Amino acid sequence: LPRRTALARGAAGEGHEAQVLAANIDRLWVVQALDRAPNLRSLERYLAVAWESGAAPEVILTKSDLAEDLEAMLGSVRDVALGVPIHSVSIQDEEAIRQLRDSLARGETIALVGPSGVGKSTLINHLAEQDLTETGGVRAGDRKGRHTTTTRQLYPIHGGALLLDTPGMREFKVLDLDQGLEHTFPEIDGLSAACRFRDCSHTAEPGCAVVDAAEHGRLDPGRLASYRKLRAEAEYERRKRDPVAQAEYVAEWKTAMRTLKYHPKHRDRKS
Ligand SMILES: Nc1nc2c(ncn2[C@@H]2O[C@H](COP(=O)(O)OP(=O)(O)OP(=O)(O)O)[C@@H](O)[C@H]2O)c(=O)[nH]1
Ligand SMILES: [Zn+2]
Repeated sequence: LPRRTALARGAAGEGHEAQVLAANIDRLWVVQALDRAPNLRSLERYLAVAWESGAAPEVILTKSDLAEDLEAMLGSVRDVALGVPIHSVSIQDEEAIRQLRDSLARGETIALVGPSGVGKSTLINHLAEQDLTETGGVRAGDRKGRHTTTTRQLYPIHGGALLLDTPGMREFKVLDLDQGLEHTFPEIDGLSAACRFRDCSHTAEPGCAVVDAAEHGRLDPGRLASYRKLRAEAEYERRKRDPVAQAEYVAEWKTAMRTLKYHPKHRDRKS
């Protein structure tokens, strides 16, 4: 089977070697818990990497029973997970679990990603209506990662769906972002059509419509900061892999430094 999606994450201690975390994923569940305010910046990172992998992400908000202000939390997530289905569930809420279970289709493979402790294993157990992840007795497959000690486990759910747990995954490393950024920040992508430069990075360019929108309350500055951070990370990773891009970057800096040196404002500086 050709690989449908490639979910890459940085292998700790192995430089920037990409590794395929999961192949043939149909749905990617980005899991966060509502026992505290959701980390929106972390959510955006997961979503960007998910989109980039080719999987269509969904947000699963667990522990809704512990949410202090459920509506406000849902609203804040909706604002950053644009165009992404959002499900809020709790092990106390059988109806929500049932709805999520009903959304599973035969033959589907679903990967769960998210920080440790958000309730991924618990959710899988409740969807399966039995203790799969604790006992391990009903596992369909038990696959060990080839380049890592992280174990990935596939759990069959009645009706024929497979859930893929990814314990030990702390944070996705951004290896490359292109489509992923556009999908995660559609409002920035839309605004950028009006930037003066086609390849505007929305940082310091003149005529940047994105910066203008952020300065005039038409774009959440937190979103722009998050976008820039992810884009810078992706560019850094790309340069590490690509010697030509690396050389171009160094040359750009050298030119910039020379310009600075000869700029009248700096010419007479002693330092
Ligand atoms: N109140 C409440 N607690 C929950 C809920 N779901 C999970 N928990 C608790 O949250 C804790 C962590 O759950 P896990 O399922 O182990 O979390 P995990 O995401 O699988 O964590 P890792 O295996 O470390 O990646 C456990 O003590 C669960 O009982 C929920 O809906 N409500
Ligand atoms: Zn711009």
